[in-house]
Amino acid sequence: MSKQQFDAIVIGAGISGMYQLHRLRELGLSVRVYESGDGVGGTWYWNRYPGARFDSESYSYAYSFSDEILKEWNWSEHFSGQPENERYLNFVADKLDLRKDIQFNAKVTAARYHDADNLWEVELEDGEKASARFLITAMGPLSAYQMPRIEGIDSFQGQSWHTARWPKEPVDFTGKKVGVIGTGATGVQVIQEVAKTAGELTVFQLDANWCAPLKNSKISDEEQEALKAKYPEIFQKCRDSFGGFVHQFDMRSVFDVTPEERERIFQDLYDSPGFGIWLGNFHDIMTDEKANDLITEFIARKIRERVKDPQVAEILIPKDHGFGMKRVPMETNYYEVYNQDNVELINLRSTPIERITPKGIKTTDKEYELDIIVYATGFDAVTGAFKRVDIRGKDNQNLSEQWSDGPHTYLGMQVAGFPNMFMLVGPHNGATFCNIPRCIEQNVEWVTDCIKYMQEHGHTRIETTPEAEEAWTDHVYESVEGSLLTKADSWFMGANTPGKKRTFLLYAAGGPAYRQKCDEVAAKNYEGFVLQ
Ligand code: NA7
Repeated sequence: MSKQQFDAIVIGAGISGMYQLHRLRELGLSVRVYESGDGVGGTWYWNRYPGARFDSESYSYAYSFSDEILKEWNWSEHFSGQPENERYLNFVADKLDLRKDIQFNAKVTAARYHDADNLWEVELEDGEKASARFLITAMGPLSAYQMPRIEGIDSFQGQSWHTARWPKEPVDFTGKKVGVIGTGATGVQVIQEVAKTAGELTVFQLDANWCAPLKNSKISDEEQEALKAKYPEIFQKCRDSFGGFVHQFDMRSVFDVTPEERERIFQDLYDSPGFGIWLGNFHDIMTDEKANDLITEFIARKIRERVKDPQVAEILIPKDHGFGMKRVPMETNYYEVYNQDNVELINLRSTPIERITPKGIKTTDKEYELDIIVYATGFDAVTGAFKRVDIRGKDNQNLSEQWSDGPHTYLGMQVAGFPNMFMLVGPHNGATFCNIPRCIEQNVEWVTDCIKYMQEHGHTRIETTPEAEEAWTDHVYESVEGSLLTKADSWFMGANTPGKKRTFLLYAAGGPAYRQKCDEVAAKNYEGFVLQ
């Protein structure tokens, strides 16, 4: 097979890969994007399960770099659903004429750096090869989906899908017996949607999550105009906030206000749209267990008020972690679903699944006969996508093997021994604990500026030093010390993936601190990197 050569190869045509392509083309580079799906959109291409939608305010999630796109695109809801999100990303792809440089149905299986000619060689599943000076991974932190390890999973004779591999054809649940395994952010969205039409819905819950109301609504024409006029303000607010959202932590302590005042503030946040109850709350709910107990107790009370059967309510109240220590699933009438006659909740902590059978799911208690099984069982997060490609740097070293005790990176963007490879939304990157597109833009613009700097200075090779990598890795762990994020067994910690080292995978010193550090590195002529 003939081998093509480009200036840059990007893996993935999701939000980050699309923007990176656009930016590198502006620099005059020849770019090829390889995308395993047959369309653009990444997360919003694959996760087409019923109920999939933003938990970020739509207008805070969109690309901010193009006034034209901002002006032309109208979001119909405050928290837009998957079909519209996918349409938006296709609109952007058309607008920027991106498709001509994207090869679809092209799964990258290996990438190897050749020291002698300073090139990356990429191999696709069908054997096709290409090479480039720069390799940029834009594979997404939540793309390596995970099926549960349950005996008999292939024996089921009904229909079954993981939520991240949902079919394009609509699935009709009317009158069907449906089982959902998993109650994370995805499971919650699916359950509340499927419960509307399923004949019988059985939810198989391992551990409960703390969910909070999304409070979605349509965007009226007047709101649309007002939002568009406010775009600069909205994006500035996101830039200034810890997580890239329109929500910003309240820097007072929960103990600075009276119990009555606190109750009123919690209630207001609970009644307001989006992540405010989590990321707009008193900052110490994320660092002080006693402060966290107060919001946890408040949310537990809400669950008890909303779920009629007290025994069911108790199963839905997490016992193993406090509110906000894991990603908070956002919901719309999720708890009320359990008041419906067609819905049953199974507590897998008391009656575990023994096996999947040809007819359904068998727990230690009984066999549940099902027509459809939905696996909302999550992802091998952040580093998982890197395991699924055989990435080899200098001296043939394998990236995933190097990360077996947790990722080591510089700025979450480069790894020593892997010259000219940049990671967008990589492990220990500020974009991982963020309203992702906001931080993707920062990542892409930083990488683009770095490559531009190399062009201008006649450099063809950039590699971080082991010292810079070690210092950054230490900083990542130090900056999460004292945060309650490390206490729960979540995908943030890799704890949801059997056999994975339990270590913090994100960067949690916040967006502004991350951006400042990246800017400082660039201003000091890419301190911590060796340029040749
Ligand atoms: P999550 O948040 O990892 O949730 C996965 C769910 O699946 C969670 O409830 C798990 O229970 C459950 N699970 C996983 N394995 C099993 C087995 N073997 N048996 C039963 N239940 C299981 O993934 P999501 O897709 O919901 O969300 C990922 C992110 O996507 C989310 O945070 C957003 O940022 C978007 P457990 O919690 O382990 O008890």
